[in-house]
Formats: sequence, C-alpha cells, structure tokens
Amino acid sequence: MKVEIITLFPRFFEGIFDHSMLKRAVDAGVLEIKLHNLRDYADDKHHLVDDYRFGGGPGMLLKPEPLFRLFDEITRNARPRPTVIYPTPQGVVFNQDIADELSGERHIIFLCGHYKGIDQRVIDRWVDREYSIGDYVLTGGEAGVAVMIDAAVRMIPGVLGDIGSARGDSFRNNLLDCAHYTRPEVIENLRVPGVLMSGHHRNIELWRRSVSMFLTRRRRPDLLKKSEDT
Ligand code: 6GU
Repeated sequence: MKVEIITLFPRFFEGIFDHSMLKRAVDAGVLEIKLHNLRDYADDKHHLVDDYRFGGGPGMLLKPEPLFRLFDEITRNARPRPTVIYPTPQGVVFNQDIADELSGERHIIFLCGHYKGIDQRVIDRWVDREYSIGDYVLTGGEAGVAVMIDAAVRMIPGVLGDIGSARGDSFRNNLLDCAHYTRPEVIENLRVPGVLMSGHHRNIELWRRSVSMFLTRRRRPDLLKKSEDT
C-alpha cells in the first residue's frame, strides 16, 4: 500500500513509522509512506498557505491554489486514481469496518487540514471520503491520519504475526476483548483466574465470552445493540 500524506507539519510523523508493526510493514515493502509539505507548494515569497474566510468570522482556511498544484503533481502519473481521504470532525466516524476496507486500498492520499479547515472546492474536486476519529476537536488532521494508518495497516495480510490475534480483537464481533494473563501465576498476591489454568478449552472459551459480555454491557451497551441489529 502506498500512502501519501499532505501536511504542514511533516515532522509530526517522524518516528511513527519507525517502530513495531508499522516499521515491520515498511521494512517488508507492504507499506510505502511519502510525506508532502504543503508549504513547499505555496507560490508567493512568504510561502503563505492560509487565508481569511469569505463571509467573515475568526479562523483561517488553507488556500486552494497550493493544494490544487500539489494534487495535480502527485496524481499526474498515478493510475488508477488514488483514494483521497480528508480527516475532519465533520466526517463519517472511523471504525473497524472502515479500517478493514482501507487495508485493501493500493494507494491512499491523506490531506491534513488545519485552522478552520480547507477551501470547500478542494474537497469537491479531490476528496473521496471524509472521516472523523471521534466526537472531539483536534488542532489538525495529523493525529487522525496516524490512527487511521495504524488501524488499516495492521489488517493487511502478513503484517500481524498471528492473524488470529486480529480476529479476536475488540469490535470484531461488536464485543470488547476479554482480560488476558501471562506468567507468573501469582504476583503481589494477585492470582490468574483458575479456569485459565484448567486446560479445559470449552470452559476457557465460556469464561472469555462472559467477561467480554460483562465488559461490553457495562462500558459499551451501544455495541450490544449494534450486534442485535445485525
Ligand atoms: Cl480525523 N481530524 C480532525 N482535524 N479533527 C478531528 C478528527 C479528525 N476527528 C475528530 N476531530
């Protein structure tokens, strides 16, 4: 998967792709990341990339000209046309189903907005999808892009060592994941639940399921409702 990121703050992404799963994906050639500094596409001598809003009000917008120039350049030889994603609080709320879907994309461009956002004509011309990562306001799209890339890339076959570990994830069946334990059996007087030490696979399965149900009912009743609806 080729991922291009248009941003005013390319240094935000320094280090993010140098660890763990994402590094493994980059090293294996499964993931290629390319950063584009929007400021390099400003045309005036002050490298201005923002401007006031027509109609007035506080907050600046990203100007359309540098973005149009950048999109023309980076899509000129791209066939098929890459999928362009704009992270914004006005977007559809990102979830595991969307992450699964993105993991199958060959070429994605993320466009990070700042200030009040971007000129609507850039969205109308270039953006295919708008996603939000939750009901709160961020200072820019970068954190959302990091979240979406992480969630999508780990679903690319071969990136996770054990595909079973993705299958048991929270949200996979609209249930939160259960509790997990490793050695030692006792630490600071805290003991691993006996059933997990029993070797009785059916009982272990039932225990895990009931812990998942308990947690989901208490913390995310909306998820239980979702699984009833489907
Ligand atoms: Cl994905 N981007 C921005 N800029 N703000 C957000 C968001 C994303 N999700 C919630 N707020």
